[in-house]
Amino acid sequence: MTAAVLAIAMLPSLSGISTPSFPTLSAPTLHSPTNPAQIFDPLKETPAGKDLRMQWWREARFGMFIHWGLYSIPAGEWNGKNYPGAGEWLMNNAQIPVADYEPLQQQFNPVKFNAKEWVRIAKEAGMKYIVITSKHHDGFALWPSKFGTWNVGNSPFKRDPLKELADACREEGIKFCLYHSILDWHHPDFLPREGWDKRPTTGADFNRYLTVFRGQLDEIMQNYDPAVLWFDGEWKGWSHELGMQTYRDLRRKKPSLIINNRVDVGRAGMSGSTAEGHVGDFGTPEQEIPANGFAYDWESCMTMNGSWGYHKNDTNWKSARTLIENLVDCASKGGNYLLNVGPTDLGEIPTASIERLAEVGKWMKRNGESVYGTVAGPFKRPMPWGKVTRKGNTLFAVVFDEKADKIELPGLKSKVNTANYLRERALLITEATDRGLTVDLRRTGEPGEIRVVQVNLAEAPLVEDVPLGQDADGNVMLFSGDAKTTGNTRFEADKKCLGFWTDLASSATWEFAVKKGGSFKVEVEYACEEDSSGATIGLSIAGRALEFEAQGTGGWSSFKKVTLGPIEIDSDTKATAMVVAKSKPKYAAMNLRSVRLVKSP
Ligand code: H79
Repeated sequence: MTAAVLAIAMLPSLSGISTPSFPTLSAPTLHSPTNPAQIFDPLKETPAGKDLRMQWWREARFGMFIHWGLYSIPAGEWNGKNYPGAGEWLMNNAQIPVADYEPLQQQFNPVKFNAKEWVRIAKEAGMKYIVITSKHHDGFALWPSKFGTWNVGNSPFKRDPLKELADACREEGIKFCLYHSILDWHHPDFLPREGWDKRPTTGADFNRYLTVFRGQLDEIMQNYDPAVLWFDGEWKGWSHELGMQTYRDLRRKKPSLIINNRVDVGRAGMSGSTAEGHVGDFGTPEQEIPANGFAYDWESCMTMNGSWGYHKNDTNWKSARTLIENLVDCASKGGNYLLNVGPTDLGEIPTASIERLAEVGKWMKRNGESVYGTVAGPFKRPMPWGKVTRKGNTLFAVVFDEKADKIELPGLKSKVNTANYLRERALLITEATDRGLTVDLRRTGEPGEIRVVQVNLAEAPLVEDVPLGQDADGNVMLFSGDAKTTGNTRFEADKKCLGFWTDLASSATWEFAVKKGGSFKVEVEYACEEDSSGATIGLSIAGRALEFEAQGTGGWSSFKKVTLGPIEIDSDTKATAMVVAKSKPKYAAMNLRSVRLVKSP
């Protein structure tokens, strides 16, 4: 019996529970009732059962987050004042009294909303699921709810956007999922209140809020049958007990349902990891990609500019390249990427988002094989040229560095069959060295091109922890991701550098081996903003001291190289390199990407 079949056989039937109002359940685990007295307990799911339930989600790797609601109308401005930050937090950030916020409901009329168009945009981008806000913190329900009047049914917009989107998703084979806020700034019974909310709390009853909360959850489950429920706002008024109960109730109604970890209170801040003993099917890092992934399922949610809800003054858009790199970064660590769009008050996804998604889609159409259905790559440490995902005995090396003509898979000791560019026949030359596997890329990329190399192993990947050392040309790459650090500085995966160099206690250290000694030039790659320039950077490499002044490079992600030295290093040396900042600039000394020792012939 295979693991999957075993899981089906072991899951008890649902027939003992009275939930007659719910549609037939789609999970393959629910047929043939055997023991009616047995109650399905989602908290006792077998690992194989969970694998089965999570399968589509793990394979998908890429989803669209949609933040849409009344906040899309003011779009980050209130009474003529701009509120930077997240547009969907405007009610809180501008401290808008409920009575002043409520009239937005009568302005909600997104006549341009076209569910099919939204789904087309997501699908063309290569996304496999959509998570839309049924209710954000302002409490406004984006469906015609029978609980109260604070919902789209009582706006001039006489349609049901969730229904239209759910139907469009089903037609296109995209999984439809819902984000739902536990926290509620509008409902008179939600407690505790925010400091700026001056409504008297007399008579407020949190249990009455819970009844509405549960009732609305039942409604959205019944009406839209979401594949994922994505809770948020669990840091106020919520408890572990309520989280467990909600998780169990929802999974009993729909055993195949996937629920994020914010249904419970075990989330460790924005890193999104889950504390032991708490429920939730996946971790939810927000606006960050974990340095090393997690041992459990996770999904990083991120914005394309700085706001989730539409913000008319936020034009700080990430490039399509960054979005692709983020997606691949998540996949290379075994996680999903949930990328946000914030449609306008008229119901349109901003053009800037559409353009970027189209570019991501173009890349995914060619290279999606390196993302969908992959698991984390076998390499523990970040590599300077890109990321690696894995499917069985195949590795996909995604080369972010378009200038690289050679890549090194550090410590890879498995036997290699062949290597080739994805979808190309020509074989690439590989070389097994004591430091790992080198792949000769034969050609550099077109400007901006992200190439994918497929490395076909003869066996499962075996990676050893090899010390840093010289490549075939005798050069040494001391990449920031490999450094041991002290002080405040830490590796930022998105920028591939040591950032937050804000104190004099910060340092980076590498140990490396030099077999063939000689003269080396020292190339430091770093970025620095103009108004934070001027830090004196000290280097000590194999006992030789060097120094330079970090100048503005045009921004914190605009990397430039400075060449120092040369220095002499003897053959057969075990050397140490260390970088420190000797003076404290305005914000931070620099973003340090790498120190490279280039051997003179
Ligand atoms: O919906 C989007 C944002 O509006 C929402 N989550 C994404 C998906 C969001 N809610 N809050 N925040 C973003 C920032 C809030 C952070 C804090 Fe906390 C809440 C700081 C303290 C309480 C949660 C608990 C995060 C850190 C500790």
